[in-house]
Amino acid sequence: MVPQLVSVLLLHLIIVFSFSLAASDPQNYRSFLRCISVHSHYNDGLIPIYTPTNSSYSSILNSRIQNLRFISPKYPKPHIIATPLNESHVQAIVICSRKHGFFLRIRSGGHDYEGLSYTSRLINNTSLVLLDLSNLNSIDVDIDERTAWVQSGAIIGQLYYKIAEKSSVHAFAAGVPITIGVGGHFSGGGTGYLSRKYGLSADNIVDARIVNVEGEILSKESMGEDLFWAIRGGGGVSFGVVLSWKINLLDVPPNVTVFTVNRNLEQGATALVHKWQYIAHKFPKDLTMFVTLTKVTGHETIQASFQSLFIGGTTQQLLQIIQESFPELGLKREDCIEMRWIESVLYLFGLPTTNSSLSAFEVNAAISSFRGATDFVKDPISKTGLQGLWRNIVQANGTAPMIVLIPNGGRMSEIPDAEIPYPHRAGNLYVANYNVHQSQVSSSKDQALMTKNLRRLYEYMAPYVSQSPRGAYVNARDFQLGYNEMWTDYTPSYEEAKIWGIKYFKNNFDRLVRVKSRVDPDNFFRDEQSIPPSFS
Ligand SMILES: Cc1cc2nc3c(=O)[nH]c(=O)nc-3n(C[C@H](O)[C@H](O)[C@H](O)COP(=O)(O)OP(=O)(O)OC[C@H]3O[C@@H](n4cnc5c(N)ncnc54)[C@H](O)[C@@H]3O)c2cc1C
Ligand SMILES: *[C@@H]1O[C@H](CO)[C@@H](O)[C@H](O)[C@H]1NC(C)=O
Ligand SMILES: *[C@@H]1O[C@H](CO)[C@@H](O)[C@H](O)[C@H]1NC(C)=O
Ligand SMILES: *[C@@H]1O[C@H](CO)[C@@H](O)[C@H](O)[C@H]1NC(C)=O
Ligand SMILES: *[C@@H]1O[C@H](CO)[C@@H](O)[C@H](O)[C@H]1NC(C)=O
Ligand SMILES: *[C@@H]1O[C@H](CO)[C@@H](O)[C@H](O)[C@H]1NC(C)=O
Ligand SMILES: *[C@@H]1O[C@H](CO)[C@@H](O)[C@H](O)[C@H]1NC(C)=O
Ligand SMILES: CC(=O)N[C@H]1CO[C@H](CO)[C@@H](O)[C@@H]1O
Repeated sequence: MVPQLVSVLLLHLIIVFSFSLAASDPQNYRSFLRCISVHSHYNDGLIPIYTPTNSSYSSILNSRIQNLRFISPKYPKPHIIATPLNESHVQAIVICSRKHGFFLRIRSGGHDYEGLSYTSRLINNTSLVLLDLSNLNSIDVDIDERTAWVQSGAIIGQLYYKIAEKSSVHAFAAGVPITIGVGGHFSGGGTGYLSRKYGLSADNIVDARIVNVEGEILSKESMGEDLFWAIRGGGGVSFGVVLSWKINLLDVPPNVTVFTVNRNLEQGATALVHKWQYIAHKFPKDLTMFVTLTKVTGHETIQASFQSLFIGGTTQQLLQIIQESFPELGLKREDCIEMRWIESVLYLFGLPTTNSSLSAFEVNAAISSFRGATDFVKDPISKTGLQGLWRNIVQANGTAPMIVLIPNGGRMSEIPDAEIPYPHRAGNLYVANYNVHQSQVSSSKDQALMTKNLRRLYEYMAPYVSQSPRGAYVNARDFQLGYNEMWTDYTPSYEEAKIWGIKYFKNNFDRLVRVKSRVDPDNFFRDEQSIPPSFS
């Protein structure tokens, strides 16, 4: 959702850790290592394990921190990082962390909005273990079967590339930034420019391999229908470690068409955004038009960027659709660019399309500090309402706000709310994704400003968005909705967890609780906003 962010800032980060546990508790740590060696299959080699005394600890930790807000020592960092090379390594980490009462964090791409894949707000006396899946990143594409197996530690850019390498008419529906990790993204939903045609990433998953709380590997067949349902949209963390996913490949034409049209307020942006709300969800499934709203730096104005992907034919056909339904946009033939789908992935993320080698899809850099949130809009916002929003954005002093409007409709509205845990389907016109950025490692003061500005925006939007519950997207996790201060010995009650659970999952929340109570009744897999293991 944040294409502009890719301009890479090279930051030299010096991190000071107030670390103590592994060192102050060598007995337990040695016993943990012994446990690991017992439970790793001999043939699978040693599991790379790092503590803060290892010189590469920081670079491993930072390699997939995608929000510089969480670099701050105020957020407790792991005492132990394990970077498994094999599935059996993951089993050993789960078994031994559980046995030692260690607290586990699972990280794939590291984009979690609240940094939950590598920090914990509160850990008491026990060790925090980071299970970093970045080495488990293999991708096997089977064009004949129209499927692929992808490991959770892969990033979606690598997946897009590997598909395109085998076929220029196959693709997959997932997010815009190519740095997003498969593990977190798929387990929370996954939306992007192909979702109006094909639904979420999670809608296109046909099998998975998961390590459960006993350290066993389960597939779709052995995990049971309800657990397979839960991991496709119920949010990572609560049910186990997903090792890999089998996906259905999706069709795209040899050429797609993209365009970007920018309009500021003086150029009629308000009327255009207003109209967009009425038509974007009704466009043919082959046409997806996002709108990105930003403050124009140095000016008291807003820019609306209308960015589209068309996979339904020629540029001429695209121009015709726009001419009929959205002539005010003033789209010209020279705005439209035909390219292969894989190039459109780079284009829509704001990267040059001239270089589409694998390395271009493997960029991996945290570029800012941010806070974010999402809403679902069911009725078009009036022009007056939009003008208030512009004022709100312009006044977000000291931070760069960015709002991305993501159209619903098409396939997204056909899939029933209970098909998978992601419930925000028919009846939603679009998703509003709010981000408030600062292009640096943020100080406490900066962070307070981001929080304040995001809150103002979120409060301003309240009357215009879904109500009772006010929906939210679990992949844009937000502590403003409430969270548990997760003492290691504390399990949130159903009523406490429901406060945010119902926003993320609506009526699917209870089914997630039932699955959780079956597969992890002692709540080993948990974080500040995970699914509670019982109804009491
Ligand atoms: C800049 C930016 C842009 C984004 N754009 C989009 C977008 O276009 N579309 C969209 O849908 N979303 C988008 N997102 C949200 C993104 O989908 C979620 O943050 C997603 O959870 C990230 O997955 P990850 O593996 O990178 O993150 P991580 O931080 O590694 O994981 C996220 C959560 O999943 C858990 N988890 C990770 N791997 C596993 C696993 N293998 N098994 C079990 N649990 C696991 C983690 O513990 C954590 O709770 C964006 C986020 C950011 C920061
Ligand atoms: C980390 O340091 C310890 C102690 O020096 C060493 O045994 C271990 O191999 C190191 N880990 C890695 C992954 O290099
Ligand atoms: C964890 O720490 C908090 C705050 O210091 C304390 O209130 C709580 O009792 C502790 N829990 C345990 C199990 O020590
Ligand atoms: C945490 O440490 C305190 C004091 O060292 C101890 O009393 C308490 O039992 C410990 N809690 C846990 C959960 O180990
Ligand atoms: C795809 O686009 C390229 C460049 O515009 C063009 O040369 C080619 O003929 C197009 N292919 C198809 C199948 O339309
Ligand atoms: C393509 O881009 C990647 C990543 O930015 C870079 O490392 C690589 O050198 C580039 N390749 C070419 C041929 O320009
Ligand atoms: C932002 O700064 C302007 C100009 O200094 C001021 O008028 C406005 O009140 C500020 N907005 C907020 C939300 O603080
Ligand atoms: C079962 C399996 O995949 N084993 C592999 C574990 O990792 C080692 C080292 O990378 C490989 O040699 C094994 O084949």
